[in-house]
Amino acid sequence: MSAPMLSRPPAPSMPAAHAPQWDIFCKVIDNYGDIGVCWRLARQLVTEHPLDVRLWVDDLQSFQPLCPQIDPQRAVQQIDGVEVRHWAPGFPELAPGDVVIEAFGCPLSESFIVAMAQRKPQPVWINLEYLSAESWVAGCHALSSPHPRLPLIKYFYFPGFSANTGGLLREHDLLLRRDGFARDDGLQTAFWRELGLPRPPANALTVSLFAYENPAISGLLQAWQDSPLPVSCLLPASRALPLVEAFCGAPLKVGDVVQRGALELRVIPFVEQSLYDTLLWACDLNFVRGEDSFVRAQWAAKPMVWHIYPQQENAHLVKLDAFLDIYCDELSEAASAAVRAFWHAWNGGCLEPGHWKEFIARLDDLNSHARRWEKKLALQEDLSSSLVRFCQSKL
Ligand code: TRH
Repeated sequence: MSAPMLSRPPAPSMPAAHAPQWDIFCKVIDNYGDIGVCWRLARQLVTEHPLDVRLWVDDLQSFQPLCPQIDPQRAVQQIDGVEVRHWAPGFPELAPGDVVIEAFGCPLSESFIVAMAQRKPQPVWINLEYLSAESWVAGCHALSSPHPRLPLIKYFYFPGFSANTGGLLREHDLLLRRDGFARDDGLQTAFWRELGLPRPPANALTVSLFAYENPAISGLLQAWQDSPLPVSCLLPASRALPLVEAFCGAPLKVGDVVQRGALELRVIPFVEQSLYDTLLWACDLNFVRGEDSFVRAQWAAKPMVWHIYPQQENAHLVKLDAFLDIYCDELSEAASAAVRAFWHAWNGGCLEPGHWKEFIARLDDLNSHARRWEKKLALQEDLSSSLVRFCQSKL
């Protein structure tokens, strides 16, 4: 078996004959988070449960970077055991499955909802919500809402960090594969080769940087340039690239390497989703954003910095603090202060050199904390298992 294969999840088994059929509907709003979560969930449902899953995606083009096997021109395709269907306006007259998931409240067509109401038995209808650490989530998780006209009930399913939520997506072998990677020098070498990069020097701090357009990027890169410690920054091609170009004073493309003082910056391709986990495992510190990469960084059990998805009227800052409250709860006062100050500055778009100094001074604490945090989260049932159990109880 070639080494890079070992960093990917195993191939799915075929769903059993007459396996329950699930429909997952995904509307790509922007970025990769909506499809990132849906694709991960769909694959896990067929691999681990096993179910017959149709994943309806309105924008196959946005799906392709995460899953290069996708052919954006094909209306129906089978990938990793999941039937991927283009969710186009001329929606085909297909019978709804046993479970229908609308991801992040994406509206289903009226005709499909009527078909759901007419189906015997009626499907379990789930709205899979966005992740938040806010305390109200546990009280709203799994609440039902009857359709105003039709005899149908919709359930609100909330991922989350506490016992009374739906939990987080976590493949059953994820942590074993992560630990296997950490132990296996051959796998690590194969990973860097697959990325087309030399291994970062052993004395360098290796960082992945996935963020939105963030004016704090220049302050961060400046701090790394002036750092007493070499910093090897891996920058996946993303919306943050123009700001990095402004710092470097030159256009950048995938494959470019820029050296500025202690900072070595490498622009890397946007890798397929399963390889992104390996990137997180291979780094000492991960800057992540949105929802899915944020969760994966927690499973990577490495120190992390979260760029939360910005919302109107700074609504996202409440979510940021809700997470910081639970994440920092068991950190020392000094480490907690450093994390809070750094994350606030990063999300506020203005980073001073002192923020980085304080943060990096706590790296050992943050490392052990990341492992403790991941172990605590892993005690929770994973989201796909809890969702399957929930839906079975309603069927
Ligand atoms: O792309 P995002 O910013 O998505 C966001 C959030 O989900 C947000 O909550 C939502 O409202 C908004 O989209 C519409 O960040 P996120 O959630 O981390 O998704 C990125 C996905 O891309 C994730 O599945 C990891 C994957 N990824 C790769 O597969 N390869 C890569 O190289 C990188 C950098 C990411």
